[in-house]
Amino acid sequence: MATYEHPYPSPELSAAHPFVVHAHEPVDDNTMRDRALSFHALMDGRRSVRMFDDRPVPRELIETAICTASTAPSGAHMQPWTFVAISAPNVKQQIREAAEEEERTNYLDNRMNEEWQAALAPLGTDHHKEFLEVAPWLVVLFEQRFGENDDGSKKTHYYVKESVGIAAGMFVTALHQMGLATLPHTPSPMRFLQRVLDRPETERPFVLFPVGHPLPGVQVPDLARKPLDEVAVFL
Ligand code: IYR
Repeated sequence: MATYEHPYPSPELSAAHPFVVHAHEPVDDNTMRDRALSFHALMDGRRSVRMFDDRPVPRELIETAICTASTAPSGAHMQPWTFVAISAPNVKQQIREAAEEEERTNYLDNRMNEEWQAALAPLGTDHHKEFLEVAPWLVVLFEQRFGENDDGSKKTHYYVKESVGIAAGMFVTALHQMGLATLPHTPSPMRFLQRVLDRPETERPFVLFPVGHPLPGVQVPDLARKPLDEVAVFL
């Protein structure tokens, strides 16, 4: 067992702030290997889909996925995120209409330059966003640029993009693990979500997740993932 010259927490620190022993069960190497491989196989089966079934998804599952996402590490433990979960058809309809209006400008009036449109060609995305009404849930993740102290003053949040990005990844993972599908959708610009969902000025939409069961037989681009040696360097 490693020994530390400067243990954490120091006696001064633990006198000033509460600490508890981390509940952690040690795992042997073989068990870790089995878990690692099976989790990788599970996650390697995840795909973003663009057609969802209209089969309902119980609200409890969305709540649990949000709770899982909310376990993400965050700068100074500020948890600078708000998840807005929408199942109301009239709100989904408003979001679809506003998103398609922005996307028409992107695709049809060339707000996305040629290079960008060429990069998207193999995915075949376009300005039709029917899934925004068909998917049983839309979950919009907002970043909180600032929080509020008890006295109403502004509370600084740290590493907001990094924190919210990690929470987004954990949300995607949680949904896939329970058997649901999503698509990280970024209607651009997406400021309209703030207006439609009545969120405060201190929040910015980060990503919109339609959530549901994939439409049976849905097709996805035949993509390969980069091999380890293209995404990692070991020193
Ligand atoms: N916001 C557009 C364009 C788009 C951009 C990227 I980068 C994608 O990976 C997919 C789509 C849209 O949602 O269609």
